[in-house]
Amino acid sequence: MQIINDEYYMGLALDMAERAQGQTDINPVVGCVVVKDGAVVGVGTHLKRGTGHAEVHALNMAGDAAEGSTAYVTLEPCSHFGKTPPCAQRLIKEKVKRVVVACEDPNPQVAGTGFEMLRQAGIEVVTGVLRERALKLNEKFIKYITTGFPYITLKTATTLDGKIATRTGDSKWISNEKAREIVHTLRHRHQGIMVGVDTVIADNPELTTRLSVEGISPTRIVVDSTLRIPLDSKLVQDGLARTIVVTTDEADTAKDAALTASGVTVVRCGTGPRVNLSAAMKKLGELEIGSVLLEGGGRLNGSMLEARLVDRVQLFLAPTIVGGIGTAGSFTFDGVEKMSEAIRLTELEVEMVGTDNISVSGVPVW
Ligand code: AOF
Ligand code: ZN
Repeated sequence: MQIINDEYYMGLALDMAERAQGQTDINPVVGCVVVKDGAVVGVGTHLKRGTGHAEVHALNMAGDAAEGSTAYVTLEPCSHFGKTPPCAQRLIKEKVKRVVVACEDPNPQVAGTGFEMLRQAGIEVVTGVLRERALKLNEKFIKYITTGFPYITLKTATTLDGKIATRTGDSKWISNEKAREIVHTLRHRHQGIMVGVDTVIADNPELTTRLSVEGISPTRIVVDSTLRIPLDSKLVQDGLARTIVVTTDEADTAKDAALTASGVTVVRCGTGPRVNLSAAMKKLGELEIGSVLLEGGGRLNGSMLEARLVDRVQLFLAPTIVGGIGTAGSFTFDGVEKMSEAIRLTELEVEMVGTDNISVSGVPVW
C-alpha cells in the first residue's frame, strides 16, 4: 500500500503529464489533480497548445468542490495571458486553499510570479515535490523557453565496435525491433527530425512516426549545404509531414525555387561552403521547433557535437561486431587529441532493450 501524501497525488499528476508528451507543441506537458477531504475531485492535463491548461480542466471537473481543496500541479501555475488566461487567477477565483507544485516555470513571463500571485491571495504554496522528475519531463521545454534554441537529442544505433554499417554499407538491421519501436516513440516526442542530405540520397527515407499505436510525425529537416536533395525523394514528394531544407546563402536559387514549389521550406544559414549549424538551430527555434531528434549520419552528428549543440545522446548498442577498416561510425569529426578533451556524458541511464540490445542515454558536459 502506498502512503497517501503530497508525493502520491503529484505522482498521479506527473503520470498524466507524461502521457501527453509529444502533443503539446512548444508548450510544456502539465498535469493537475484537485483533492478535497481526502478524495480526488478533479484531474486535468494540458493536451494541446492553444487549448486549456491542466489546472483549468481539473478545476472545471471539480466544480464547487474546488473551494477549500488542494491542487497538485506539476509546473508553477501561469500568471500571464498567453493563448489562455492565467491559471493562478483561476485557482484564486475558485478559492483553492493550498497549491502544491513540482517545479517552477522558467518561462520569463512566469518565473516565480505565479507563486507570488497565489501567496498574495493568501493561498498556501508548497513547491519542490517530485521536482527532479518534473524537470526531466520538461527538459525540452525548459531549454527552448530559456534559450530560444531547440533541445537536440542525438539518436544512434551501433554495433559493439561502434559501426553504423558494414564495410559494404549494409545497415539493416543493427538494433532489435524493440529498440526501433522506441525510436518511433522518440520521433513522436520531438517536433523535428533532422538528417544530413547524404542519408536522404542513400536511403530515401520517410522519417515519419510509425508506431504500433498511432503517433505524431515531426517536421523533417535536412541539412544540405549545396541543395543536392533529389526532387523526387519521399521527403519532397510524399506530403506526409512538413519538410525543411537547411542550406547556405550561396545555394542554387533555381533548385530553391523548385523545392519551394513542391511545398518544402528552404532556410538559408551561413555564408561559407557549409551550413552554420548554430545559426540553423536558432532559425529552427524561431520557426517554433522546440525539439529535434538528430538521426545522423555520422558527419552531421559529429558536426553537431563539435558545435556543442547536442543536449542528450541516446545510443542503442547491439551485441555484434562487423569490423571494416575506416567504415562509418556514429560520430565522425576530426576528434580530440587527449582523453581529457573527450566529450563526456553525465546523468547516464543504462538499460536492456529486449534481450540483446543496450540503451545508453546521457547528457554531454559542455
Ligand atoms: C500552466 N498550466 O497546463 C501549462 C502552462 O500560450 P499559453 O496560454 O498556452 O501559455 C503557454 C505558457 O504557459 C507556457 O510557455 C508555459 O509557461 C505555461 N504553460 N502553465 O499553468 C499548463 N501548459
Ligand atoms: Zn496556465
